[in-house]
Amino acid sequence: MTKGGASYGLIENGALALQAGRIAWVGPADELPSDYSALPQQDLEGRLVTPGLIDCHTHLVYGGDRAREFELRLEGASYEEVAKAGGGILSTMQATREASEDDLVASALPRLDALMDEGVTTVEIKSGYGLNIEDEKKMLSAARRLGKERAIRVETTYLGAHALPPEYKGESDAYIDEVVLPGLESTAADGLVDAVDGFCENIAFSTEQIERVFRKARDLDLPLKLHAEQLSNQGGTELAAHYGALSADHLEYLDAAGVEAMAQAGTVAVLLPGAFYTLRETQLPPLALLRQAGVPLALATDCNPGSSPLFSPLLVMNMACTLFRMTPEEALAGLTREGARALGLSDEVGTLQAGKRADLAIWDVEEPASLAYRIGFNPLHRRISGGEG
Ligand code: DI6
Ligand code: FE
Repeated sequence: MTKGGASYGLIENGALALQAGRIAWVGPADELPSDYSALPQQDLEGRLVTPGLIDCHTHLVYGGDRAREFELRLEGASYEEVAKAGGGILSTMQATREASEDDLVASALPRLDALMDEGVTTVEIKSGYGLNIEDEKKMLSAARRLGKERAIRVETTYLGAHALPPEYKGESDAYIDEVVLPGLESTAADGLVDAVDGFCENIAFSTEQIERVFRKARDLDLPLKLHAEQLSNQGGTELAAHYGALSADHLEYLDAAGVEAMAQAGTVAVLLPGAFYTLRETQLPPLALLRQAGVPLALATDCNPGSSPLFSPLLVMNMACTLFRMTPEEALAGLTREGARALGLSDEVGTLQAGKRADLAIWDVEEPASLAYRIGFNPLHRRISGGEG
């Protein structure tokens, strides 16, 4: 049953029965009930089947790119200099405002395809580059459309509290009152919002401001997430846990009190090694404390044009192991079972269990650790979404 010293819940010589887009049965092939013998059979020739991958934190929809900013930073430019030269989040905001909804869909599709090519069957996509009501709405509509253009489940997250747009310079409270809160109400009324997020940081929004966003989300019965303790410790994670957030994300600067609050609340830690790598961060998230407290560990690409231009969930697994010293088993769970938990979708996806959606990734590998082990090699054989593919 076990290979490489870890169990992965692996079933050798396993079988799955799929019916009406769902997993009807899973177990050892020689125990497959005869009820399913009439179904068309497929021999996967010993390949590894995992749940379809879940990328639970992305900023996949945006205008423009930031390749020039990458060059400037390598030439030694500071973040402020980059911003003055037209870079940073606000340059993406500008390009996103200038793009039509069709443009946003068209530019996001190849990014989505890159994720799907590595077995992703559920992806979360955030707003947060419109930074006014109309353009936040445009981003979320584009995200919804991506889920219709491709065979993938898209979960949308409202991230109005991502950055302060120039027209509100020095007036962040007014931005929350006049844009973030009414924008949430209006996009939620249009059915465009599955969850609500914010960026709690000294260069973004304070815990007090984020709390106002959380209160509004709670009134609207929407689940919460938070970009927290990415660049410094602001106490955002404790706030998120207090409000029963699904997840707190990044967490390099998380302390013991924050870990304890997450454990109490059942909040998932979403770790983002792509941003850690790109920003050449040296402060590691407190893995030992998180494990000790039993906090579930999810992983995601954080795919965005600035801090994580990363389109490979397999590389996320590798980075999580090499940079964070997570085990390959934790890495796989982070992009499947725990990713589902971070989206509140544990009943639907994330594990191979009867009753769940038939979202599968089929891999040409001998053992599960191979998924995290190789760098820049994609062994995906086939991807199945809702029983199709
Ligand atoms: N943290 C991040 O790493 C991204 N957003 C956030 O809140 C950065 C987004 C960007 O640079 O465009
Ligand atoms: Fe992010």
